[in-house]
Amino acid sequence: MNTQHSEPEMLDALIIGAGFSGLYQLYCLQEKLGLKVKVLEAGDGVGGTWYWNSYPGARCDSESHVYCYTFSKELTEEWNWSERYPGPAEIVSYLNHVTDRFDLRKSIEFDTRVAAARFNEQDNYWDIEIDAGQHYRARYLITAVGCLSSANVPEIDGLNDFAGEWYHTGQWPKEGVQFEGKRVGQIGTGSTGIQAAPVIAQTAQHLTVFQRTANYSIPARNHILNAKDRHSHKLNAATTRELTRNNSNGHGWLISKRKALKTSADERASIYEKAWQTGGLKFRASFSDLLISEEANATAAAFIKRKIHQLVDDPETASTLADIDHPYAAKRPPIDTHYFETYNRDNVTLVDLRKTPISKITKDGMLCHGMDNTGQHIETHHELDILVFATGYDAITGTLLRMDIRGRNDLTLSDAWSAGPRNHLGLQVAGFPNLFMVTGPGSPSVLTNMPAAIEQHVEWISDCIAYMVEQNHTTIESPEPSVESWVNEANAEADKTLLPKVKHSWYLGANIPGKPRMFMPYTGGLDKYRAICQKAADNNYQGFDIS
Ligand code: N01
Repeated sequence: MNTQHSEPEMLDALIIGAGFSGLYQLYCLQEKLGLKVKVLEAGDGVGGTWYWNSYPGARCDSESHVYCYTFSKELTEEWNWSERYPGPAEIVSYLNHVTDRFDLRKSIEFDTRVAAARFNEQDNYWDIEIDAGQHYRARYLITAVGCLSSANVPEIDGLNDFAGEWYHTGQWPKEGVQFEGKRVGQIGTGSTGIQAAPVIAQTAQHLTVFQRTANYSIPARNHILNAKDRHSHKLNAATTRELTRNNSNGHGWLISKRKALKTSADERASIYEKAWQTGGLKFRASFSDLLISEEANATAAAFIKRKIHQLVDDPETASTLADIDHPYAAKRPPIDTHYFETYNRDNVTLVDLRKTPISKITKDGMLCHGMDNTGQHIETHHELDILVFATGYDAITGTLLRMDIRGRNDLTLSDAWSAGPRNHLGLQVAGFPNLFMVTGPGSPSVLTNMPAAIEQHVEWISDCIAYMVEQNHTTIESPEPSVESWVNEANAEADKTLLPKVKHSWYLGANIPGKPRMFMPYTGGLDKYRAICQKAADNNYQGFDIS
């Protein structure tokens, strides 16, 4: 680490990232506790995930009236969402409003990427280095880097030879991309690809979607909110807040207590139909046993597969789309706006990569190889002007590991996590004192409505730092036995569900070659998790070493 620069500025806390997490963390530490705090942000504006993800069709899958902060009644009262599900521009505009309303901008350094952070064991502070070589010192280092911020561009032979334009959805150019008159190829049919394809197809000359794994999707049924909707959201804001803070998923609804397997086939079908018509992630909450029992899950899967066959005109395309190899919602369930119907357009083609895998990218397209139904060898060259990678992220840990973070004895985070991202309560890693992760591995994070999980984490971290200051303590860290115990508890929770059984899932890190496999999000629910964290705090941070 370069240490030749002038004496670094000493801070109480340094926060990495100016998305939902970083902004609220700044507010709590600076405005409420009066600490000296700085946020470093790689982008040139606030927004985090939503700053980078402005791809066509991008839209949040939490409903807008819960995809927001709840800490300020005035903020809730004055902000008006325009649609059921907000898009990136509106979310970024909301976060800009929050930044200015609470006077946070003065403490944020934009265009500033953290390169390295090292714990100084002698004086108990973090030494943080940014790309330009400048240093900061901070007692506490808080990563608020988001769970889906490290774009994954798979290594496919020939990409450098491609003469057209190519983009990853998670690094979408701010000026947008013109698809008119262009032959576009899209790799990936996760939540992102399912949102992007219908919008790209509207203007592209032709869209070819390359599908490796078929996916479920439920209609989002997005709509413009009218004055009555908004009035009702505001009127019920306090109740909604209680609900989002005290249920397992952080959304504005509860998971049904009914079991699919204890419900008659007719009634089950009518419950699924109602949920399909209502749209959104709530479909997943139709029954309590969907993520626990394969048999129960199969009833939801069969319902959605039938819908795919009804929505898609060409039977072969419908079969390829409905040939789904995992239980519903055991991978992150997408919601869409006319995704399956998009394949009825004349300018859209689906390529089944299971039958004809990509062999390479060429100067002007993509070459796929395989066997047809009769066992004949086939080779198809798809001519393309633009290639869109909707290929996901090195999720949850990618951005943390990209920085060179070193704790005690020069231990690197990647060494500490060589067997997977082991941690205590999803908040701390053994050997890394005074480092807190907001919505990192081991916490409910991506299994919930994110702002609810973020508020819980930020408030816990802020209370903890307030306690440290009051008690005149300088270090808090998680010893290995606490880590061991939390890893076991989190694994035991995961094993109660179908989620870890899907081997090719980004929840497990399986989408990134060489990434250690460990089920990353905590599946026990936000309510249970909140109670566990609170109990530790109430018992003078039991399980943590404080000095
Ligand atoms: O990424 P993904 P995503 N060759 O990893 C395919 C959140 N999100 O960006 O399944 C061919 O889910 C890959 O295929 P396979 C949400 O949490 C939220 O879509 O690995 N294909 C898959 O189809 C979500 O879960 C919102 O076989 C390749 C796709 O690319 C998370 O972000 C919106 C490939 C990647 O799917 C990530 O979603 C969007 C290769 N070499 C996203 N490599 C909302 O809030 C990868 N693929 C609404």
